[in-house]
Amino acid sequence: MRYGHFDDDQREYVIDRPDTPLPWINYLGTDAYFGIISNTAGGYSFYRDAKLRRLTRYRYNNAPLDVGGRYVYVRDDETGDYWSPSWQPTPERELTGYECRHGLSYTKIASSRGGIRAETLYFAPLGETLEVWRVRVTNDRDTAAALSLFSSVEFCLWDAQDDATNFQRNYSIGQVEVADGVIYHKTEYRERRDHFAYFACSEELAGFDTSRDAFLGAYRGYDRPAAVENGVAGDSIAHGWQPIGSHHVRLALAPGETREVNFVLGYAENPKDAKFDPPGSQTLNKTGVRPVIERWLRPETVEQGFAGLRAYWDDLLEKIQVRTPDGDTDRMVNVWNAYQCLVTFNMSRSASLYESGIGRGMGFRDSNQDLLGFVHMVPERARQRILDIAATQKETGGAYHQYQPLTKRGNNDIGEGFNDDPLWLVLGVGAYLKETGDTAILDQPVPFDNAPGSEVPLVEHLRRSLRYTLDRLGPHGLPLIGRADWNDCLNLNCFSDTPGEPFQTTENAHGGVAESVFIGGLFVLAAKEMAGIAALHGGDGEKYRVAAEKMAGTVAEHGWDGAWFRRAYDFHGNVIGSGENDEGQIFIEPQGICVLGGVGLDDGLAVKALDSVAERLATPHGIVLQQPAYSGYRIELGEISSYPPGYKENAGIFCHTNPWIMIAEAMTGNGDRAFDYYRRLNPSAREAISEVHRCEPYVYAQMIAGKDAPTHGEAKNSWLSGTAAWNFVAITQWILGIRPEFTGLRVDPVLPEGWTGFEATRRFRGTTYQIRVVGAGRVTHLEIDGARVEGNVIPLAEPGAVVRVTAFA
Ligand code: BGC
Ligand code: IFM
Repeated sequence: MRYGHFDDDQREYVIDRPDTPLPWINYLGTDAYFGIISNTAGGYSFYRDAKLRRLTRYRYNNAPLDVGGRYVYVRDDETGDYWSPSWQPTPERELTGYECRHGLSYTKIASSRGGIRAETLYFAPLGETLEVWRVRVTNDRDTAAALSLFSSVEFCLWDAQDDATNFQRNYSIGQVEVADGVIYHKTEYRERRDHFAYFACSEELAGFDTSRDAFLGAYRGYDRPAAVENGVAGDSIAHGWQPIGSHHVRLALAPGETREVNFVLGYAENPKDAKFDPPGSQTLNKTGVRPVIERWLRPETVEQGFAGLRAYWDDLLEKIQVRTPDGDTDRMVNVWNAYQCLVTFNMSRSASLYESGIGRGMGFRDSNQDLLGFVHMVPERARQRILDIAATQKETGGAYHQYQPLTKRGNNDIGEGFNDDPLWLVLGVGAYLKETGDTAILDQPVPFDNAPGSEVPLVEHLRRSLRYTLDRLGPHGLPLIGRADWNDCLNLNCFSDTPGEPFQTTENAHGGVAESVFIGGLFVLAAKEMAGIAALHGGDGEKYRVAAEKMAGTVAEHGWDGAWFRRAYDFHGNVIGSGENDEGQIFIEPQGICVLGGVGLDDGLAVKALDSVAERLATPHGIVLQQPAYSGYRIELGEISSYPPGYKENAGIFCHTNPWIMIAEAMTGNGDRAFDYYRRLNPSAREAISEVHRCEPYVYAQMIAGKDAPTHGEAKNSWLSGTAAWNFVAITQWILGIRPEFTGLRVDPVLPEGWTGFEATRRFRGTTYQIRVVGAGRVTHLEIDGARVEGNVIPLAEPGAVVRVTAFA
């Protein structure tokens, strides 16, 4: 069952009924000002940091899930009827023609009631710290209409965590100011934190409210605000309690007339050197923001701003465009998967319907993997991201598991000890170098742990990443797992069964001897990448190749179980992910990553391992993480066994890992399987089963419930997941095979049965390549602007050139 459809020309997903199985969200903002918005206008906004600079309030785990929001109310002043065109928060009011169009960094919600149509476009213009709500109201009746329009936001008192918990203080600190029709939210201003929010309207106001109690009335919710019901705002000024912003505008519309009313919600700071007279006064920088507000309330500016946003996305998406025989592939590659990759870059794991915005910082491994999906769109931002990440690395090569986006410092609460972390930096840098050729980054001085004076060239950080693994080998010569590897929940150094301490503690993790076959495979992959990087840097990659080979040998010796790669050895030396185990006999991660590292490609182990995956782990909804699921909690395995069977790491379809298998299948030449797995996860291909999948059909989710779960096929944790980047890599670089390499662009598709080619446009290092793949097999030679070139690597061309390439397969 569908709840909408894709409008491919507009690059929009159109939801045509508001009661989607879950709120289906979108993101506003591209740089510093961001917001989440659901298909019923729920969500919140923040400036840079979803925890510390939260503009609007959101009530966690609410019913429905996505309240509060950016709500507009329309009132028919003749009958007293009122409603919200976004359905929420007035779901009792029946609407006709409801439509929510989620586009790239904007959302439009429209509906009609009683012959009055209202459409709100929400977006945050480029380069500004504000969002615009462009409301268009049309009178479709054949008589004149006397209407009222009310806006409403509930302000968050900035620190979202504190806001949600510290009421004894917060009910007394809220402060607002209203001047020239603009509502200013200035809580925290007394302490000179020097930031404030403003909420403005393009029309002359009939009234306003800033006190929630005054606006809603006692014992009322947003479904029937007293001010809206009565058609009169209270001109209230909030003193403590819950400050809100609401404008009241009256509109008289002739038959057929449309009126545009713009609202602007923004974030501002005082100039750093602002003088206050008298000292301690609470003068807001109103004169500074006033021109910005006035500009963005004008319809022409809004029009241009929206056009600018659309052009920005057109430009980013142009870097890769494909035309294949499969519409779901085209739509995801050309629009939605790329979009999700950039959102993931901006948000990391901070703010979604499932990530609270007050929880995690930026993950070391997550950020490096996210980079794989966006480096081609914003290489200069990828460069900065790499330098930020590397600057949190320790001298030992170890990595803080997370760092804070605002301070860019490693997070001491979580600390280090996830032993795979450092290796991902090598892969992130490798991907950046392949995309850009910018070898200068390797000589860029980067400190350890942000300590001034400790700077060494970036390339030294990469060396230490590899060293970190080699310095920590266990009894079988495999890498020590530490607290966990990619699988956060595989905590194998647990030996405490102290009541109340269900998971491994930091203390017992270090010094633990548990080993990871996965990190072994990852090391092989990263060391080979490093060999290439070293060569680029004028050095000799040989020692890295030797180290890779040695580790590959160890993996084959101690990590092979007969028909698949083992997963690990626990603290007690017991094997995990083996036919010897009663549960958890086979895990997906080592099958993928070992083959990516090239282990088993020459001797048939890779194919065997992938056959085992197909046999034991694949389901119609994707490939589950392991089998059989753990039926009960096991202290020696940790958090993985705390999940009920079929969910998350305990045999859920952990989507992030599926593209590793797609790539591995492509590496062994099995295009059918690679593409089949790709389609099982492709959100657009799952659109028709939205009642099962439940999450948005335009983005990947982190997890789909596995076959052991009662809700098999149900997705969860959409948007912010490494799934986005890896699927993008799997389809564009390995199945379609257009792969940046150090020396040029390789065209090496591994296509499914029935395809006889495809077309692609790829902007790479300043050149536009128009690529046509002809045939169904492996590419034997190319024709580049008419000249035959053997093999499948397009040599680098002049920046600015348009090069026509035909690849014969
Ligand atoms: C949590 C897990 C979670 C994982 C990824 C870990 O830190 O403990 O429950 O699955 O992060 O979100
Ligand atoms: O690898 C991790 C990731 O860092 C965070 N989300 C879950 C994954 C698997 O545990």
